[in-house]
Amino acid sequence: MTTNKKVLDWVEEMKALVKPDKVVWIDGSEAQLKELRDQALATGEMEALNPEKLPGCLLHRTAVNDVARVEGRTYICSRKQEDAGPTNNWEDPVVMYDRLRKLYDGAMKGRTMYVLPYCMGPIGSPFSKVGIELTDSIYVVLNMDIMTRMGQQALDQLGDSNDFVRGLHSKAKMEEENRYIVQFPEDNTIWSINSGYGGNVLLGKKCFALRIASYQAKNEGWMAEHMLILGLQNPQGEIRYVCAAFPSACGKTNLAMLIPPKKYLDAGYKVWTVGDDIAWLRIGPDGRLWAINPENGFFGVAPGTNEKSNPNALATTRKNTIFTNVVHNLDDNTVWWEGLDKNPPKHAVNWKGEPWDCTDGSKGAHPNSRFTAPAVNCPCLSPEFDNPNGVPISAIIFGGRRAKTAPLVYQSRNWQHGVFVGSTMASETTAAAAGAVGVVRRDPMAMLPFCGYHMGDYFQHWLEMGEKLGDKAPKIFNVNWFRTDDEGHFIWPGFGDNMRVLNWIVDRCEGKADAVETPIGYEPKPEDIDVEGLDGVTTETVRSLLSVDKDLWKDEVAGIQEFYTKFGDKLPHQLKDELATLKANLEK
Ligand code: OXD
Ligand code: MN
Repeated sequence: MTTNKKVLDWVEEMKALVKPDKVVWIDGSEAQLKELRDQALATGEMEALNPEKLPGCLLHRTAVNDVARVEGRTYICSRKQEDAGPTNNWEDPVVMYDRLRKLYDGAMKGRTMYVLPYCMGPIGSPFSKVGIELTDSIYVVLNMDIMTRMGQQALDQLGDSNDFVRGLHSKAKMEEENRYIVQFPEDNTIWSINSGYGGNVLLGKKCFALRIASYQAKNEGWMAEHMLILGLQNPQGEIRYVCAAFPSACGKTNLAMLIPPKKYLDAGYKVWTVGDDIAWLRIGPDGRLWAINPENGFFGVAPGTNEKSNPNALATTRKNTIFTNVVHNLDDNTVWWEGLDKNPPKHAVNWKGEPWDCTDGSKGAHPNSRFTAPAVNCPCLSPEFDNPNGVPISAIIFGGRRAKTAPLVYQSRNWQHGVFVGSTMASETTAAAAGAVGVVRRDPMAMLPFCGYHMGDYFQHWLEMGEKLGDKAPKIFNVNWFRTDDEGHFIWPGFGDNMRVLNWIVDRCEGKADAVETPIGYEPKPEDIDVEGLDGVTTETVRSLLSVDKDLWKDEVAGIQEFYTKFGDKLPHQLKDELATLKANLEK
């Protein structure tokens, strides 16, 4: 399939290490994929679902101890510890390679090693990059087929170049105590072992498109970010694109696939999805910031996805989708999860593979159960999805889950202040997760688990990108859909109505909306957020959602100060200045 000597030599070297019985190169052809699906069905690794209701869909269950990303076992092994920074696990690459080589030695004996070339980003795009993943898992091959542009096309894109990410994955013995997800950024290398869970083993996603790519982006002058990309079309047919970074469980997929409220639909508004998780951004020939989604599918959390929260996501999963760790409804051979509807199946198997009928109060689907669905299925997929030049970005939105502190929306005063806002992003834990409620976890730019180098250098890179972009830089905003009243109920309706806030954001970018200055940045006038047609939400409600409680913000300043000490000398002085300005503004 290729004459690229670097590729062939590396595959041989890895083969000698893991010692598979057989090596199969993945060309991406339908005939080969069918053969792999049939094999996975024969061994029980996958189950075929109802061909009428869910054509082409498959069900898979992971091991019960292997259901999520494992941040504690994820490493950035740069040569110098300082380059990985205080927010990443680190080990000397010599020590780590040595430790892992022992685990990989003979790990594929009796198995097939699949050589899986893939391209992140549209084929032929100047943004795109190629990776090759060696894996002993058919589940990985079938998922990567959905999530990336896979097979011969990726090798053709690579040609003779040595610029490819070398990924090695083995399920090995699935030992939890020997599970490792290791990035070697200086070697363009990812080694993942003893896991079969998507986020740990679909190496194109978090490992490459965020951890390795963020490192490459810093060196090459672009950005790899944990952001959705959407296009907002107005009745005149003009489309403005925005990126948004939220920590997990804050609704990125829902916002990316938003359906505007009826009045807006009737007026001719529409939202187009470009991506729901990752954005690669470059400065274009016109000096503006342009973005592509490097992925080709959606690896979304199933629970909570329903006809109200995200009808477009649900529609996306109705064919050619892989479901992982959801409930298997045996009555009609379909799938179910908590929050899909109010009719849990009577005759079913839970995510652990046990008979389940919901009467014992246990959850049928794992809270992190997933769908892997092709982007082409998405009813609101942007016509620009495959555009090799990407889409021009007007606004960058940060956000988190804050019960009281952050207002519904505010705009940063400028790019530097926007970087400060992103670097101080935080979310409060909810009752849905174990541990104390309302604890603030800082997650700068939603990149805490995904930045492949020192976060202080990452902030510096953001500042430098802003200098290059100058007055063409996107405007930076912060949103918070999650303010609660005294009884703990959400005040803002969220979901499709978030469109009302997006409209103000886009109007600000176009110079069409006013703002008022507050100690934390620019806010809308309450009457500039349209509330027509909202039940129980008035302009007065919006006024309260925009209030800035100075005492809470003084506590926030103290929290940021403490968080910033982590970064030592690497914290850019501009961010210290912004913190001092915020402090002074709150004293006024
Ligand atoms: C995540 C994901 O964990 O997108 O952020 O899966
Ligand atoms: Mn994510």
